[in-house]
Amino acid sequence: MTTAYVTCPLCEATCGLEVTLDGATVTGVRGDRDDVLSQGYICPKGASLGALHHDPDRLRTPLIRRGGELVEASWDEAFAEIDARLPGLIDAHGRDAVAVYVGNPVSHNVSASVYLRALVKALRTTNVYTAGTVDQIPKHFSSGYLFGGAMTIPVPDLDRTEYLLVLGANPLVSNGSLMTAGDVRSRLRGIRKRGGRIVVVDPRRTRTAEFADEHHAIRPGADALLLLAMVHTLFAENLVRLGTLSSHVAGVDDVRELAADFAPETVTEATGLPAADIRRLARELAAADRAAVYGRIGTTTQEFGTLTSWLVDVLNVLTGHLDREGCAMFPLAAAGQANTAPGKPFRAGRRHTRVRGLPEVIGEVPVATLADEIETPGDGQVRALITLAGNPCLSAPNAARLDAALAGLDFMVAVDIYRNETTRHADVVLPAPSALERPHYDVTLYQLAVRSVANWTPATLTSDVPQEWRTLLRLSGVIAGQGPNPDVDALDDLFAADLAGRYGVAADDTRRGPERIVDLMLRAGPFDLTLADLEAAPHGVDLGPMRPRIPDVLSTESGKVELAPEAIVSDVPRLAAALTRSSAQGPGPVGEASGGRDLILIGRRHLSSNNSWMHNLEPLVRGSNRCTAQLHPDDAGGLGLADGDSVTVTARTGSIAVPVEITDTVRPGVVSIPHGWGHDVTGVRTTVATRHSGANANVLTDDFALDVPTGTAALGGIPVTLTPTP
Ligand SMILES: Nc1nc2c(c(=O)[nH]1)N[C@H]1C(S)=C(S)[C@@H](COP(=O)(O)OP(=O)(O)OC[C@H]3O[C@@H](n4cnc5c(=O)[nH]c(N)nc54)[C@H](O)[C@@H]3O)O[C@H]1N2
Ligand SMILES: Nc1nc2c(c(=O)[nH]1)N[C@H]1C(S)=C(S)[C@@H](COP(=O)(O)OP(=O)(O)OC[C@H]3O[C@@H](n4cnc5c(=O)[nH]c(N)nc54)[C@H](O)[C@@H]3O)O[C@H]1N2
Ligand code: SF4
Ligand SMILES: [Mo]
Repeated sequence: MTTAYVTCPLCEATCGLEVTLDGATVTGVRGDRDDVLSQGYICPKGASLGALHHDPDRLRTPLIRRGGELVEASWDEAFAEIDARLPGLIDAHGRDAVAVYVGNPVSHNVSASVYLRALVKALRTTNVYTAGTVDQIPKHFSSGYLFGGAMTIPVPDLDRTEYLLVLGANPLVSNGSLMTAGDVRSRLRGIRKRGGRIVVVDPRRTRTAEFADEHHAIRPGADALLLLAMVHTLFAENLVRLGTLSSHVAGVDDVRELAADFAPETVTEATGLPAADIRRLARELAAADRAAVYGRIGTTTQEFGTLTSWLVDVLNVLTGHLDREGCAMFPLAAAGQANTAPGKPFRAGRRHTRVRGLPEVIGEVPVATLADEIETPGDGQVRALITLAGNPCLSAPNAARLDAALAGLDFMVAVDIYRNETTRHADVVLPAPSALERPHYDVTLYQLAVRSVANWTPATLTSDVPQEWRTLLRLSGVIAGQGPNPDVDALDDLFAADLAGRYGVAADDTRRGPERIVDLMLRAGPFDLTLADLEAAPHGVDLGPMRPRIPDVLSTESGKVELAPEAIVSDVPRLAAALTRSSAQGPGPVGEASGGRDLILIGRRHLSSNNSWMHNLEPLVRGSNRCTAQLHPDDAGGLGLADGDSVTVTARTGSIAVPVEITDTVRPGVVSIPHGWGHDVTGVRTTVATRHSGANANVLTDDFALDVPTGTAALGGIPVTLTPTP
């Protein structure tokens, strides 16, 4: 029997776990009580790391398409196939003919996130699509223009705050996002123990809303209006106090002018919130000494994602709640923190997509337009795709269209651990080791942590499956024309030398792969650590709470917080127009009066589910089917539906049938269906998930409903029609 201490790579909370093994068999997974960040917390997903590792459906061998079928093959055969087809396709059609789609688990995987750069560099394609473009891109965009850096994202100082205003986030279920904080529940409880308040704005009364002191069931998509009316109130009532920030902020008067037309009364109908409540929220926020406004995916994957993300921080700034203890602060990571060295001011839209002219943001383009790029002939048409830890056939808007588009590609490679809804379309599938078979360090998420910590996880188990960084380097070499068997170690040496040069430290060449990279990032980092320091600390190293970082952290042209950047405020007229339009187009009166036929679709997450890909684990899908349409009793009654009846939900893009779950936790006029389901397709190898298939909510989301400044999909706020399934 052995015990290993690992950082869980399944979500942003980065919990420390204690894994017990009997030889190579995982016998138990518990929370590590000594972990510096999570102190023993574990959720059902983390507890399933053993089940994930032992899942017989998880791929351990490459697959190649032969005679239309995906069959098992050797690594050499798989790379020979890629070598035979990909470089030739690039020669014939140009570098943009190959697109990449990078999925969410990449952010939790040091091999993949670091070595992805080598792959993209070898491909030289501008077609880099990511899960970020159905997620947090508006926050990168707003932070980039406000503070100068796309990763200069303020997070709430959860452990010291006394007033937390949460919009469009359900951290008790998601365990926190753009806010790395193991054991969110204890941290939120701490706020209340200190006598503080938690206020939640969400169309659903979520677990977090139940836990909070106050919940406001806003209409979907109306957050920017609410926040702008709060800004209006601050100016109208002379409550603006920049405090220590005053010499570091530009554009306050512009914001005052922009908010002038948005008195609380003007937004009450669109938001569904009384003007008196809006004023009170503004006053309370202004009065609190230690406070933070925090918005998450309900505020980014909606029609006004950029404006909402911006206004969250405008409120933090105007009330003096930025960069101060107990407020919204800038984290400082031990490795890879993007904003510790002065960088060029952020700029988006340096290029635009071919078909719809959507902007690049941080080098990524919207997956909402991937199907256009595959289907539309002409120079630069996407003919081949590489997916890396992504399942866009379940996670991208207008998923049925994208699914059909993938079926029409000339060539597709998937690097993935399952043969699922997306990877079934591939010509070659390259597996990756399980989470327990690889080392881990959270380069990405520690940059968003509520406390500076550093924790290195060596691989717990060995594997016949090559490490993902090796696979990505081999793929890069093949693409660069080095043949099917490039010298991966030589490529790694080059990669490390290049990075060492950029960080200005010498690489420790006794190490390789992510070990060498993380070590050099740590040594270049603000805490002067080495990998050896972390290897000696299996429960992690605590580096203290967040500290004020203004002005050093700012990299705008002016060196100040730019409160009213043109790239953002130019979208305000679109918001103003939304105030007066008809219900079917988004924020504004919906549903309630009509007996609940036309409703507005939003999503939801469950503690035992992780986007689309953990449904093949029996312990996580046991029990009642959670892929339901949650409806308010008034709407269900209007349709003559009883709990458990099947309802057909139809949008512009398609329709699905799901069981109804009647609950007064959703706002009348709103229907909530989780994403990531719909496993009942042919050609997959996910025995358990197929039995618990559910339906694909992204058949309903619209690839033309976007946050305009960034092209991020508006996955919430989609008008749908409900009818009892015949
Ligand atoms: N309607 C609606 N749609 C949504 C959302 C929503 O709220 N509502 N949320 C959006 C958000 S926030 C996100 S992040 C996206 C997620 O979108 P995606 O990233 O496209 O989807 P995932 O379900 O995370 O799929 C992860 C894939 O990675 C594979 N995988 C897991 N671990 C590894 C590994 O270690 N290596 C490799 N190579 N592969 C691995 C899995 O098998 C799976 O195929 O979905 C988005 N879609
Ligand atoms: N258990 C579990 N944890 C996860 C994931 C998972 O799938 N399962 N996914 C991970 C990923 S990839 C991410 S990005 C994070 C996301 O982390 P969170 O953002 O905390 O996740 P959600 O639970 O989707 O919370 C979004 C909330 O926004 C609300 N909402 C929808 N539309 C609107 C709106 O217009 N306005 C407002 N104010 N609210 C709205 C929804 O009702 C929902 O409660 O979670 C991560 N953690
Ligand atoms: S909360 Fe997230 S990091 Fe923690 S155990 Fe669960 S999945 Fe893993
Ligand atoms: Mo996400």
